[in-house]
Amino acid sequence: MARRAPESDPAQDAPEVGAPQHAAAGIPAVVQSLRTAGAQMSARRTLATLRRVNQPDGFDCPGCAWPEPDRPHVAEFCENGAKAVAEEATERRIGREFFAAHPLSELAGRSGYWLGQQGRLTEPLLLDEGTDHYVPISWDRAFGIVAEELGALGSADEAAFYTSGRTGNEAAFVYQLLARRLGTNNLPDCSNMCHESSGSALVETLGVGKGSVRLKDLHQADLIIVAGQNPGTNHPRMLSALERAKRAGARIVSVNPLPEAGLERFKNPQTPRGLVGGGTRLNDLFLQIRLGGDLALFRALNLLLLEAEDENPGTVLDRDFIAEHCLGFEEWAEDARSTSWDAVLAATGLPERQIRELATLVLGSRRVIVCWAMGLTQHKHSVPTIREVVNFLLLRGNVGRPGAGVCPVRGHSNVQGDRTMGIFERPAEAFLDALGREFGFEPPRHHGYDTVDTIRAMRDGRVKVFFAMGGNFVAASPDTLATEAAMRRCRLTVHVSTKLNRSHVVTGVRALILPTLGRTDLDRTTKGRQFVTVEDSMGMVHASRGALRPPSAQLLSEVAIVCRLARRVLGPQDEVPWEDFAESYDAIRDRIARVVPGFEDFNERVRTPGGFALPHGPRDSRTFPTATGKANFTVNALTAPEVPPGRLLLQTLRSHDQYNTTVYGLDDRYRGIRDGRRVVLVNPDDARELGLDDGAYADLVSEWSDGVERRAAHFRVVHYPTARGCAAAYYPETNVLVPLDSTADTSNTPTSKSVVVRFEADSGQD
Ligand SMILES: Nc1nc2c(c(=O)[nH]1)N[C@H]1C(S)=C(S)[C@@H](COP(=O)(O)OP(=O)(O)OC[C@H]3O[C@@H](n4cnc5c(=O)[nH]c(N)nc54)[C@H](O)[C@@H]3O)O[C@H]1N2
Ligand SMILES: Nc1nc2c(c(=O)[nH]1)N[C@H]1C(S)=C(S)[C@@H](COP(=O)(O)OP(=O)(O)OC[C@H]3O[C@@H](n4cnc5c(=O)[nH]c(N)nc54)[C@H](O)[C@@H]3O)O[C@H]1N2
Ligand SMILES: [Mo]
Repeated sequence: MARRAPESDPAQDAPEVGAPQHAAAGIPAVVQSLRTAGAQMSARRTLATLRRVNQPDGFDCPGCAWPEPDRPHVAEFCENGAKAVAEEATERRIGREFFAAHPLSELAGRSGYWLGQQGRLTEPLLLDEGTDHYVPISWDRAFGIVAEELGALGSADEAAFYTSGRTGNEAAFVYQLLARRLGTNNLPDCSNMCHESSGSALVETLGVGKGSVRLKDLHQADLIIVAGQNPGTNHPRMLSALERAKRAGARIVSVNPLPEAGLERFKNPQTPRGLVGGGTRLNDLFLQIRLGGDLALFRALNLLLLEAEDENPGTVLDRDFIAEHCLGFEEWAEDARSTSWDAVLAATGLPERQIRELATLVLGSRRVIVCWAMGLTQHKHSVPTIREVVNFLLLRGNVGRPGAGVCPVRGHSNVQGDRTMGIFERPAEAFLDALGREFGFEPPRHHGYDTVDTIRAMRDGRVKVFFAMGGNFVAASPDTLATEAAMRRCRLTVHVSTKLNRSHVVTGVRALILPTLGRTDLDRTTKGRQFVTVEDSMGMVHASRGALRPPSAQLLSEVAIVCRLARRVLGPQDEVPWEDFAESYDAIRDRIARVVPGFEDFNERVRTPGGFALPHGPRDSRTFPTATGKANFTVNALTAPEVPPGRLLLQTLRSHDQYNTTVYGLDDRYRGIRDGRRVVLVNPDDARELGLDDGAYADLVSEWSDGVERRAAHFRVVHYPTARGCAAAYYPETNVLVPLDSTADTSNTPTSKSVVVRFEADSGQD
């Protein structure tokens, strides 16, 4: 049976449940920000640090990828940004005494929460073959071990180089260069589990795998549809943008199985109105959709638009735009007309009247934006779902003009930039051509492994060295037990990290932890103070400068780690000036400027306050760099998850007190949950049918065609107003339930928002 160390300690995990809230932020958020920071550092350090978040001369918040406004507020951060900052800027440290006192066998039984709370890592560590303790080693020896293990491989493709989206552009660029000079495109990243479905759908339909709106477009929109996203928790600063749009007259519609507080009402802590008043009501319409019902919803909306055009020809569709810029409309329309309302209503669980109400809002809005996040990307049919969203926007020419467009809201603060820098297992030929030209070599052309394929390859012994630039691969990946077993088969696992996490205690035969500087830390080399750059969710590139004294003199920046490792692995004859790169990030940026389109004069332009915008053909000039040279309508068969009787569909999502696998605390304030994370939210009617009382404990068992039993034990049932047939529980506790082979078509993203589960009698705590 599935048994593993929990993310939170069972002894502490005693959830208390109150009523969900109906407004986000306000004074409690301010109090919470200061309290979290205060638990990790002195008042002086708190103030000095928080003052610099998201300011032009400060550092980019290591939280989410939401952009900064042109004129940031003096406190341009949110409660959850403050938690992310405090987590990194903490004054707690762990060094050799800690690892001497705690053998691996003990650490492997600790919760992820406990591991993260111990403090910042201070020196490189080795866990050698057959030993039970991490011991300090020199950087030289650490790089020597990586070189030795890479050298022993039959081919470079037996190594995989993972990236989590916090890594800055400069480190990402040299990191992918190292992998490709070794000869592999095995560059899996967190994006494979995140917005890969968005990228796949947008590249095919619009030609650019990124959002097409800027912050000012949100402010100008008439209608903003927020589907499958919980900004109150995960992108709190987005609420300020929604509030501004709303005050300018926009309508906001949320599409979600859960009534998320942040989308109901926002009390902006930066305004008196928000602090003492009732705040601003945000959504005009809430469609409580079933999990995975969005494809059906957008098909239905599109059908209604076609019918409205039939009734009043020439008034609904943007015929000129479609004729000039799009392909595939006729074929698409023919299929769209066959949409069955029965199928739509079954898939969405919505009353037809509500869908018609939304269609009326759409018809009354000239400028429409659709925002989305993991609720749309982590299903089997995510790519067709997002393609259908694109169809919806194309119909009325809502791409490439002010106040309109696609807005996939990215997760990690630089996940979009990392991809721009070439962190991708399936790089474009043009990128490889430019890279090869710049550095005088022939990069590997065959595609590499993404995250799921890396796990399969480790499991099957085809990948033997796993290197991670940040992140927490073991806890973030699906099918925890399978992933852990795969990691353990490696010869060597290496983690560049700021703090201890689960992935450091589930190791290969040998393991290294390489401690690094974070966003908040001062980064100084012999060439002076360095800064890094990041790209936000809307394609703005800007500088990020840390200022805190690093937790230990031994830490190296991510850039320095990659460059010193590269020299060691590739040898003294390698022509890339790795030493120059390690000392001067300008030298790296000069190369990026020559390899990556849009980064011309990078060093100059990034020094202007606020940075610069990357070009985006569809947004800037309605040019669509797709295979056809046009924006493509696509035919997407109406599908929805099938759930056998007596089962529920489970989504795995974030609480208000976590950053992905980093657990800050045990509360989920807006949802009324306190002091515990092992909860499962179930609609009261479903619960009654299944005989699940509120407060009862049960095991969740997922059902998948391979017959393997995947169980997450001991979850408290919470009766909660989620859509019928749909349950919700937190990630990463429930990753054990997500089958490795259950992935989205085309993007291969794990289906973390559609897991078929049954409930069984509680088998006790993990
Ligand atoms: N504080 C904080 N900030 C974060 C993160 C964090 O963990 N903590 N994580 C960062 C990262 S990497 C990412 S990717 C983003 C994630 O940001 P989100 O995508 O907002 O994160 P989730 O908690 O996964 O929430 C998914 C939302 O989609 C809804 N949903 C689920 N399935 C469906 C569906 O089928 N249809 C519809 N319409 N809705 C659905 C859920 O009810 C929930 O409201 O946030 C980033 N920012
Ligand atoms: N079931 C389920 N699984 C999911 C998801 C879900 O919704 N449901 N969401 C998926 C998504 S959207 C994502 S993006 C992934 C996230 O996957 P990852 O990016 O791999 O995971 P994180 O938890 O963000 O990684 C946190 C770790 O990064 C390290 N770290 C923090 N800051 C730095 C830094 O500056 N440098 C370095 N080198 N290390 C640092 C710390 O050790 C910390 O423990 O998880 C995915 N997994
Ligand atoms: Mo993400």
